[in-house]
Amino acid sequence: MIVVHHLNNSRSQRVLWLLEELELPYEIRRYQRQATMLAPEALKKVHPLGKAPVISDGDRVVAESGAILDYLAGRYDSQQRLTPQSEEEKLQCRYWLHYAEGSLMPLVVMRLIFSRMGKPPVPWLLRPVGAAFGNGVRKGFIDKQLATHRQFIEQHLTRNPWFAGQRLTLADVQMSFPIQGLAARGGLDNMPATQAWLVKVMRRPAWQRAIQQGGEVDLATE
Ligand SMILES: N[C@@H](CCC(=O)N[C@@H](CS)C(=O)NCC(=O)O)C(=O)O
Repeated sequence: MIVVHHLNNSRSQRVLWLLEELELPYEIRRYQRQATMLAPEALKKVHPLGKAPVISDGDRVVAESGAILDYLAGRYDSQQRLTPQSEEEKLQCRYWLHYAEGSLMPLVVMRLIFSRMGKPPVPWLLRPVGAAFGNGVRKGFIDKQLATHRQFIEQHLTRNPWFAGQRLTLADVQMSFPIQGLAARGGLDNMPATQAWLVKVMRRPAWQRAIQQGGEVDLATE
């Protein structure tokens, strides 16, 4: 039996989405973020890094979103529902699978961290300096980088209905979390194709079942 060690409001939601798309049986073990937003220590008993997502399948433990999606599709997508078919689709799918966590998420997380530099746990005396520093880095560096990424994603989705091309694949599952992050932090106002993609994703019955199982994902921070 596949067990999803599920941290609320986290990347683990996209693993539930894939499992629902593939209509696979699975069990959820729930972990609640602490006040610090970190995962509880108990998750380190599953995998030394104590991050979500992580799954177990019999004696096997698989961590890291992209690796989990790849593992699940490789082992269980016997009908090739979300597995890319053509060489071009495979290449695109692999690209977005890595891009999501390798290039985009670091910026999304950096933006979050720098936007919190004027807030607890930063000592209150340092908060005005922290806020000024955080805003400076955000505006001067991170937002400019993110603007380039936003434009890149938007152009891609203007030309392609799904990230790997003509059909839903693992690439869409993997990209769902950073796109939700962009939507929550800064919005998708100038990204109509990306907005349409997100609406299309959220209307899928499998997405809605995953939300029922794992809970809403709310990435708004400020
Ligand atoms: N690149 C990793 C990132 C894992 C990660 O940072 N997960 C977050 C949840 S979205 C987490 O576990 N945060 C809690 C913590 O760091 O303690 C992946 O995609 O699996």
